[in-house]
Amino acid sequence: MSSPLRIAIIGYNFMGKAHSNGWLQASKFFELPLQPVLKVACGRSEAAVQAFADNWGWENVETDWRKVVERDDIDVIDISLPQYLHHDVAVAAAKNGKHIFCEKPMALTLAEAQNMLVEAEKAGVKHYLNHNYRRCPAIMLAKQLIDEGKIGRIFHWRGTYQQDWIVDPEFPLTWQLQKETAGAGPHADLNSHSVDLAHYLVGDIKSVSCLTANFIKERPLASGGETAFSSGGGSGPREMGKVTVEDASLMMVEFENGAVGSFEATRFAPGRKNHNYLEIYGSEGSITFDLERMNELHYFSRNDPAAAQGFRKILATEPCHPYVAHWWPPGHMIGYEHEFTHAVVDFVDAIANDRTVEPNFADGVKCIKVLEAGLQSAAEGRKVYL
Ligand code: SOE
Repeated sequence: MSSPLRIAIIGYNFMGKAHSNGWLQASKFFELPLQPVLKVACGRSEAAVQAFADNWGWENVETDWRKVVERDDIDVIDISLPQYLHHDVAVAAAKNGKHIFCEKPMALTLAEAQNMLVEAEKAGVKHYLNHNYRRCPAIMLAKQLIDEGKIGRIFHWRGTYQQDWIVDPEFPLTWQLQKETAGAGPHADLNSHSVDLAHYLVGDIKSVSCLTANFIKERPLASGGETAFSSGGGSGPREMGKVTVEDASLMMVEFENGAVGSFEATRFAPGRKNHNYLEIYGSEGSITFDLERMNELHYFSRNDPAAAQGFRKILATEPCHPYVAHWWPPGHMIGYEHEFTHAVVDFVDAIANDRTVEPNFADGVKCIKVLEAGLQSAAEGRKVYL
């Protein structure tokens, strides 16, 4: 039996569940060098965090995150909180020598993100930033094909990330729609994923030109039961408040390697529930990926015989694909939640074997730099160089 790795999770909503599942599944399907122990769950509401802990098997609960980061029976702080809380928790965790597994977007501002990186490095702790789509086997296959030169010199990147959960003007003013808590709208929440994938698959970005739009300026104040994707069912006349983030963002970029790209992020695309779609075009071929068909990678090669050319659909569920051998027999699908398990596997390995894991806070800083430049470009109506 491997030695224990004692985890504390802070936050118990959507990501709290996704992370808990990752921590639980990892050692059941993979051989881990350390055994995650679900030690403490922390949240503001004692009743809610207790119910969460009972359901997922966290040993005990706390309502004050400061106490959690100071506990000496904890090795890892899992930050499953909204981004406005990441900085303070991450810095305190680092100062207390805890490894950090952190949700995206990394922070509200570049300055916060940079400080998180500095403190984590100073403390010598491992830091992981959960841009989970990197750990989709089909995305890793895309990376492998690109690294092998299969699509040649990259000319174009196109990343679209569309959702529709706030199209209804009655959808309440949740924390995701306010600058103080979210930093930005889909430009932060969704483009943070897309920019991370573009960095991973194409390379560094050197300039951005961005425009943002705000379709609904005021919304009913939130009453408490809401989450992303759900209005919580409140009804009746309610007081209104100002939406202080953008509803949509369109960004054009130049990459250092000469490629050009576009990013589109919105929560106003009816029918698009979580449509994370990307296209990459190069001198030798092309790649496309659609999260709604996440086990598939579409690949076109200009080097195939002319009569047989065409996009081929590769099902990335063969045991030769990353992580897949640990799950089900060939052709048996995996899903969204598996990406979190894969992240846990790599994070635990990094701790046990003193390796870095990616994406980490350095990647997060790079990502936020692009996002902030995008907002600056939109505000000033000009191209911004990084
Ligand atoms: C909400 O827009 C959200 O949950 C994001 O915050 C996640 O990162 C994304 O994976 C799905 O949508």
